[in-house]
Amino acid sequence: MRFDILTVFPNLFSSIFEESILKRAIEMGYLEVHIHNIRDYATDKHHITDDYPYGGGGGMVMKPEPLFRAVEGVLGVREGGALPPVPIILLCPQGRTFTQAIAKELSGYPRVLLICGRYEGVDERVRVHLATDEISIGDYVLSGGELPAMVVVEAVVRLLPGVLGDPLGARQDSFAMGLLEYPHYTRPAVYRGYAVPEVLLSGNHAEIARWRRREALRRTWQRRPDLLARIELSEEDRLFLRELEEKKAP
Ligand code: 9D3
Repeated sequence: MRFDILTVFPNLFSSIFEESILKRAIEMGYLEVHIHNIRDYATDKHHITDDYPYGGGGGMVMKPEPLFRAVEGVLGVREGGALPPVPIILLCPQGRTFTQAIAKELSGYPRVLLICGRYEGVDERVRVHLATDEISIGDYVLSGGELPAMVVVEAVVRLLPGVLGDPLGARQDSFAMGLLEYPHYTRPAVYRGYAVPEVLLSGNHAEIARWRRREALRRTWQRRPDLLARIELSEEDRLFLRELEEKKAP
């Protein structure tokens, strides 16, 4: 899969792609990431990418020409030419909120282009006539779309078959399962007097699986009850949740 990322701060991306899972994915040939400086596509002497808003008011707006030219240049079409069926995603606060489902959707494309917004925003014509989608990563204010672009790439790349060493992709992940994860423990069995739950030391794998399922349900019920409405529950799951509701469960 190939990502093209358009940004006015290309240097922000160096560490993330030279480290960690993304570096491995690139080395193994699953992933290509090309970072493009929007300034390189500005035609004026000073390579200006922003300008004052029509109608006045504070802040700056990203100019349309460098962005249209950058997208066309990267996708290899002449100016004003028809664009190929590559998702052109504008990262902006007004976009649909990024989810695991959107990550999965994007992982089905061979190529995705990401535009990182900056300043107060981008000229509306970019949104309407260039972008095919708009994504936000959540309801908090950042300074631009660069960190969100990294979030999107990481979430998508983990789903590519082979990247995590799992040929079927990251199937066991909690958001993929729809529940929060059960508690994890490692050695020592007692730390500062705090003991690991007995069942995990028992070697009884059926009991351990049952305990983990219940703890995942308990945690989801406590912290993210909204998730419970969206998943398939067994009769045993429902019984346990009913016990939680009635405060009978241990
Ligand atoms: C303080 C400026 N805000 C006025 C109400 C609007 C605003 C414009 C541009 C807020 C943030 C930004 C820059 N942010 C992004 O481009 C961005 C973003 C975000 O801020 N939060 C979550 N996801 C994203 S994706 C892109």
